[in-house]
Amino acid sequence: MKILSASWIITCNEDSTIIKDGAIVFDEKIIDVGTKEYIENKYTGIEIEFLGENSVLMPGLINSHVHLEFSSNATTLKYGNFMQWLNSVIASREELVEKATSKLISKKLSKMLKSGTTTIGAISSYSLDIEPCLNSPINTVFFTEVIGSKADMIDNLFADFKARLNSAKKNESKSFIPAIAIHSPYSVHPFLVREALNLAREEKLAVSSHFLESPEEFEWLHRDEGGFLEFFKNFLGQEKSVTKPMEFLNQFKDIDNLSFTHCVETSIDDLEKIKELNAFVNHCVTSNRLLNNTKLDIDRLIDFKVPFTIGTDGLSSNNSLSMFDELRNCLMIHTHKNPISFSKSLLKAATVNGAKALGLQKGQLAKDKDSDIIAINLPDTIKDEEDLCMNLILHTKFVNKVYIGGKNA
Ligand code: MCF
Ligand code: FE
Repeated sequence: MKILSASWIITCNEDSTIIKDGAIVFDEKIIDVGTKEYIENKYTGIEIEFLGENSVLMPGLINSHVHLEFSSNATTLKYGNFMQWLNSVIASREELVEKATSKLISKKLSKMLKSGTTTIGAISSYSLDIEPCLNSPINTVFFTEVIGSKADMIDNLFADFKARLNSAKKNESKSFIPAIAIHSPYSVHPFLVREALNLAREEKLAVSSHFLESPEEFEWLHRDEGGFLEFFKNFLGQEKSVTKPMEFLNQFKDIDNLSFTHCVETSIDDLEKIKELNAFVNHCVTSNRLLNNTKLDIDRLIDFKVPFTIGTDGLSSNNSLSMFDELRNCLMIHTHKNPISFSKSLLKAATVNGAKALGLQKGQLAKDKDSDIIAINLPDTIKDEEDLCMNLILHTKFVNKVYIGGKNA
C-alpha cells in the first residue's frame, strides 16, 4: 500500500471533484482519496510521500485512438485534403510501415508514457505493433483492424483478420486486451463488417470504427459521387459505395464497448443512432485539422448526449502522440468554448470517457478503480481552483511520476 499527497487532486469522478491538499491511498487498485488531513488521521503510521509545491495528481491519460504502425511518418504524407492524404498513404504505406520497426514504436511509446499516457486504444492494421505494445508498461486495448471492400476478396481478408486477432488473443492479459477495429464504412464490405461484429459479440470485444471523417466520404456514402469515385474506380474498379451511413451504423447493435472515430460529417440522424448504440466519439482534433481542415461540432454532441474521448490518431495525421499536445490543440481549435470550463470537460474526455469507451475500470481517482495515476508539478501556484485544469493543459509537456496498476512505470 502506498500514500501520495499533492497540492491538488483532480479525481475526474462522476462529480468532477477537485481536492486541495489531497492524498491518495492505493495498491493495485485505489483504496481511498480525500484531503491530506482526512487520510493522515485514517491511515496512521503509514508514510505519506508529498509530491512537492504545486503538485497535481490525476488519472493517467487515455489515448483512445492511435495508429502506431504509421509512426515513421513525419514529412512524407500530404496534408490539407483527404484524397491527397489517402493517395499519399497508398503511395508510401509500404515504405512507412517498413521503417516503423519495433524499436521505433517502443521509443514512441516511452515518450507517450513520459507525457502522461497510461492507456492506449491501438489500431493495428498489420499486427506489427503487438510486440512493442506487450513490452511497454502502457495498457493497450489492441484493435485488430479489418479492411477490404471487394466482394471477391472477402474470404482471404477475413481469414487474415482472424489470424491476426488470434495472435492478439494469445497475448491477452490485464494490460493487453484484444479488440476489433472496422476500418470505415467505405473500405469494409458489409459481409466483413457483419462477420467481424459477430465475433465481437461472441467474445465480448470492444469495437471501434472510423466514421464520416471527410466531406468526400459523405458524398461517396450518400451519393456515390465526389473525390472517392475516381479513387475507387482506379484502385478497385468500384463505382458504387458498398453501404450507406445509416445501414452501416445499424450493423453495430448489441456491441458493449463501441466508439466511432472522427464523426465530423455526421447528420443529426447519425448522431441519434450513435446515441442509441451507446457509442462514444473518438475526437482527433489535430488529425481533422490536418487532413480535412474540418472540426467536430462538440456542442451538437453535447446536445445529443453523446460522450467524446480524445485520440491523437497516428503520426500519419499528427506531429505528436502526446495527449497534452493534443489537449492543447483541442483547447485552441474549439474557439467558441469557454477555455476554463472546456478544459474541465477535456480532462474528463481524456480519462474517464476514454476508459468507458474502451470498457476499462480506469480514468478516475476513485475507490476500486485501477491505480493508473500521473503526477505533474505546475510552474507556479494556482490562486483559483477554477483555473487548475486549464493551466494544467496549457503548461504540461512531461509528467513527473507515472503509476500503472499501482507500480512506478
Ligand atoms: O485516422 C487516420 C485517417 N483515417 C483513416 N485511416 C488511418 C488514419 N491513420 C492511419 N490510417 C490507416 C488505417 O488504419 O490507414 C490505412 C488503414 O489501415 C490505410 S486506408 C486509409
Ligand atoms: Fe485513425
